[in-house]
Amino acid sequence: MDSKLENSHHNINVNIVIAMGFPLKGKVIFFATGNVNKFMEAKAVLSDYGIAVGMLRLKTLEIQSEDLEEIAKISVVETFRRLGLPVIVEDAGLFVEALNGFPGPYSSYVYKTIGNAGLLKLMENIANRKAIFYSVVAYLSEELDSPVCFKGEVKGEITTISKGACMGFGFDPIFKPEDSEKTFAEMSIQEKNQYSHRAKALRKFAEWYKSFQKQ
Ligand code: ITT
Repeated sequence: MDSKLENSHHNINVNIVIAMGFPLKGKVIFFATGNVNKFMEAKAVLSDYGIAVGMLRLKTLEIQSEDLEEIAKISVVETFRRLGLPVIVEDAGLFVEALNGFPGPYSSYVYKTIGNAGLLKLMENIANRKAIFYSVVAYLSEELDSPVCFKGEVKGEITTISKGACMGFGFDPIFKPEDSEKTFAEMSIQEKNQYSHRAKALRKFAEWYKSFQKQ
């Protein structure tokens, strides 16, 4: 990317910070994603730790890989190279046991193509409904030589019908975590964050970040 474009990105970021009313003193980290729901969940978790986060609405580079950590790491390195700001990239996937882990790292493509209805159809006659959501949070800033990664997971099951379509996003209406009667799409952000893969990974990040800042 040429330096003009890099500078224009930088200006956009500063404007975002001002528009969101963050105090410009103190540290703000950025969550790079094209998915505002992911950002809202992250913001809720990080605010519990007093960590200010701004959304960078951009589609991060996603390499073709079967490893979420590799995808998140390469993506955060590329995003940091472009922006030069402390940045988080998160990559998640839904792994269905009876489908040998499908859609896993291809979750985004599968959601866009066959969607929840397609996945339910694929599982129509399958009794084993077990599934796991994995999340990898990768963070990089100028204080680090290489990205740090934090993982979270939640076990649950794929429901037989879609429930709660007006809340949440993605596979939320067809995923019910263990120990819950509700799908993710029937939960508020706060409730989902008590169970979710993303919230678990972000809490690990927040604990690390807090102790790293004290050093
Ligand atoms: P990015 O711009 O951050 O990449 P994305 O929505 O593409 O946003 P991922 O690549 O991490 O996010 O997610 C892969 C797919 O899995 C995507 O279709 C999501 O809708 C779905 N997904 C991820 N986390 C989810 C969650 O908490 N609940 C439901 N679906 C989820």
